[in-house]
Amino acid sequence: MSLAQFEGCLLGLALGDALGAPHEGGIVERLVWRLIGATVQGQMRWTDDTQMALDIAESLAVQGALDADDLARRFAASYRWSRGYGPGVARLLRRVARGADWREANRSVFPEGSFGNGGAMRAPVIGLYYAHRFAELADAARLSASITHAHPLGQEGAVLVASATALALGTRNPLEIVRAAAAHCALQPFVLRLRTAEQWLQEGSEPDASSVARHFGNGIAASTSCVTAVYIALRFMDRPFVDMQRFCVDVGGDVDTIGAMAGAVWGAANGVAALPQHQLAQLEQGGRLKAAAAALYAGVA
Ligand code: R7I
Ligand code: MG
Ligand code: MG
Repeated sequence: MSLAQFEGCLLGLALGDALGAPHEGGIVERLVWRLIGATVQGQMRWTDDTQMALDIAESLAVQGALDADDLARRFAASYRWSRGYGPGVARLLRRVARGADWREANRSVFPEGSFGNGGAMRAPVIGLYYAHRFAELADAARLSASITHAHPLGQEGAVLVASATALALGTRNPLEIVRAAAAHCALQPFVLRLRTAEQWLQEGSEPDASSVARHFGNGIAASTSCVTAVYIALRFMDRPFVDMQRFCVDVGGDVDTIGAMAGAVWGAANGVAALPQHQLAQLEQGGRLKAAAAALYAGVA
């Protein structure tokens, strides 16, 4: 476990997010992102995926522990329309900003809670923070997701992505990672997909992007994007980041989020020096992301 891996994880997440954002959504969303996808200095902007990951990292650094109330306040304060939040979470966070308790707000849009991938896309930070306390990781991932995602499927995605990130800090063996991460999952949509992912990794088969999308999904639901992202990160672990990112674009659908989760796991395994430096230089707020990684690392080292 090294600082370079923590930086690789957060910057890999942000880079996957920013590079994927132009490909997300329908024609309207893509046109809007053409207008707002760069800062005034011309740097690539990232979306809600990175913002919420930063919120968790900065909260953990300040509080020295996972504090759900502090996290809810930060999520609500950071909310900006222009970061492309999921529609349900956008409403929920505006309620929290007006004073609602997240424990009620998290069922105010969808009665069962959201099963979107918004709890999972920020979970790599939980993986970094709890890697050396692995027994506590699953509960922490669920709690961090539950502020906006009360649905068990939304939380299972967070557990999977946090586990894969934590495991990638300690081993570069894809099969070991997929098996240990799958051991944390109990819900059928995850278990079945993870079984296929393990099989593909084991036999070294390389299905094309449309086949990956067909089997695992490329949607906004946690159950149709988290296994996709973890599988892609593990398959491309020993190959260049840009090859992995291109594959995410080809898989299509929720490209920023699949790219963010895959980028985080890949970055945790390979470290910041392995990321494409020319693209990193184009990324907004790189200094803030590195500082957040350093503060997180200082909290666990
Ligand atoms: O999960 P969430 O934060 O969205 C994250 C996604 C990522 O792709 C980001 O990059 C950003 O673009 O948004 O936001 P939610 O609004 O909670 O969930 C996303 C969507 O999933 C919702 O807007 C619904 O379309 C769908 N969804 C549900 N639909 C019906 N019933 C989530 N939960 C439900 C549900 O219970
Ligand atoms: Mg996004
Ligand atoms: Mg997305």
